Amino acid sequence: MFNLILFGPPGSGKGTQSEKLIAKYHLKHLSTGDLLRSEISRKTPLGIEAKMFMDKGNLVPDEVVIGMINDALDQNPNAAGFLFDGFPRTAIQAEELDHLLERKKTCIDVMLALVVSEEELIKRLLKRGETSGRTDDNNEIVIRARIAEYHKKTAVVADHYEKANKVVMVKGEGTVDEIFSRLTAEIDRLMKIDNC
Ligand code: B4P
Repeated sequence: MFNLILFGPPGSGKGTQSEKLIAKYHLKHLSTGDLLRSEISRKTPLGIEAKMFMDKGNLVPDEVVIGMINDALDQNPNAAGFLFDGFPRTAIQAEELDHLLERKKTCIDVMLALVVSEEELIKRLLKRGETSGRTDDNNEIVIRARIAEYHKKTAVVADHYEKANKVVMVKGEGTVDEIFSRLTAEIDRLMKIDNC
């Protein structure tokens, strides 16, 4: 099994690169953002609760996203590995993910962290907001709140994996293909090593 976290601030390209990475490596894509948006579009009780947080640019409570990831892991017992996109986003989520994977006798092999300037993040998200219909993308105040939330609660998640020497920083600016090549170079190197 090869388990990878694609990490970075909102708009750093996690979703964009995940699509290409799962096609190349046949990993199961677990995006908490996508799972939450699917709950919202189906108007489930979980989705109605999550929307209130997401529309303000805040993180959804830990227990909600941890429950979703737990279910998704159970539903995919034969996966060749998982690509976690947008999860974990808090120290508690990171600890809980370690426990969930430990129970499955596996672990996170690597965290690839996309590095993008704040100016570029805001530019990308506002651009996506013009067409995506995502209510968290079309307001600069909400975008800045998401970035602030990232610095306050999410950046520490990298420290958690840094302790285990599992973080690799990757320049997240340039064309989508250039960034993809940087990511695949790291993955190809790391797949030859047993990190768990
Ligand atoms: P997410 O869905 O995870 O989304 P994101 O952080 O906004 O975007 P991402 O980094 O995936 O950017 P993308 O590739 O799409 O989160 C949304 C919300 O859900 C959160 O704010 C939170 O409320 C909630 N949530 C999710 N997970 C949670 C968790 N674990 N705990 C609590 N709450 C949680 O790229 C953005 C744009 O840039 C796109 O338009 C793309 O086309 C463009 N782009 C990408 N690469 C580019 C490049 N190289 N050059 C130019 N543009 C590029």
